[in-house]
Amino acid sequence: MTRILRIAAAQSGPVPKNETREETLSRLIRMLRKAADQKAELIVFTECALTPFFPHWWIEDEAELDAYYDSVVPGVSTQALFEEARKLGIGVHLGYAELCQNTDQKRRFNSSVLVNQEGETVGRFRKVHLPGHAEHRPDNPFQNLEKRYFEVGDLGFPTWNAFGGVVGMCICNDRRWSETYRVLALGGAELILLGYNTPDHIPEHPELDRLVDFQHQLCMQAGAYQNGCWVVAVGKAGLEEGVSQIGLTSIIAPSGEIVAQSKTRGDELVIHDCDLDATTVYKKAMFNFEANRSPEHYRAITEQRGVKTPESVQ
Ligand code: CDT
Repeated sequence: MTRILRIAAAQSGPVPKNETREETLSRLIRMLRKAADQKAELIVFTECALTPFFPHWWIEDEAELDAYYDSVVPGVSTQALFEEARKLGIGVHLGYAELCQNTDQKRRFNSSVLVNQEGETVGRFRKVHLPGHAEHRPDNPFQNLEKRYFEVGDLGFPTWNAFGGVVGMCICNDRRWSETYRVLALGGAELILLGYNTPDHIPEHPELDRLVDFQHQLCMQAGAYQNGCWVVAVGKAGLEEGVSQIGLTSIIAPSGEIVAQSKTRGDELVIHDCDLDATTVYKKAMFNFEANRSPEHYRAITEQRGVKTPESVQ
């Protein structure tokens, strides 16, 4: 028996500042219904899918900043989306800005949630690799203030049994780091879900602009192949509040091949039947992780050869 999971990657076009939550949810629900019409079992939305990507501008007023965050997801503010998904029997991955508020302190994370086809929460992830800067750079055409608006995620890179396989999540910049895939794959991940907001211009390094699309694909294709995983990467695309973001929403097979990709910079669904058993030839045969990559084995090799890992150097 093969394990085929039909996944819809739901790319979002720009979300303008003046778009209401109701309007944004309607756009996501429109894609949800289309995905369900095409018999998708899981829809994957992008990073901070409910709002414009506000780290692109400087905000001093706390109430204005708070308005971009959600505290309980699924919850009242996303009820229409998750209720419709449950009715349609489709699972949901959703990225959002998370505000945890106790009496004495606020904590902010760049988060995602995975909900199954019965409407139950499978798990949560908080972004670990926060790009950008914390200080205002008024000379830049736009900001990248994730280090100001979010804390580093404190949940690690967990995996869950869901959708007939082992699933993990990461968010945007996490996809550029090999340890993201490595840790998820050591947790057994067969499917990695991620959303991103990636500008096509890097203010501090314009000489790298020509490589943005290439490097976006390079890191995920390598991560998928080297770890025998599917990677589903979903973008926010197009010109949003003056910031031009790449499209290239992609579904990448464990071979490292991009098997489906968006063609526009607007709201667009990319659907593919992902065979979770296509991971086996890499995990069990080609690389045979059990024999060659268990953490115990890795430690034994480094100790035997007297290799010092960064952790062991004082
Ligand atoms: N949202 C996010 O993490 N964006 C970063 C921009 C880095 S600039 C190349 C990203 O890694 O895509």
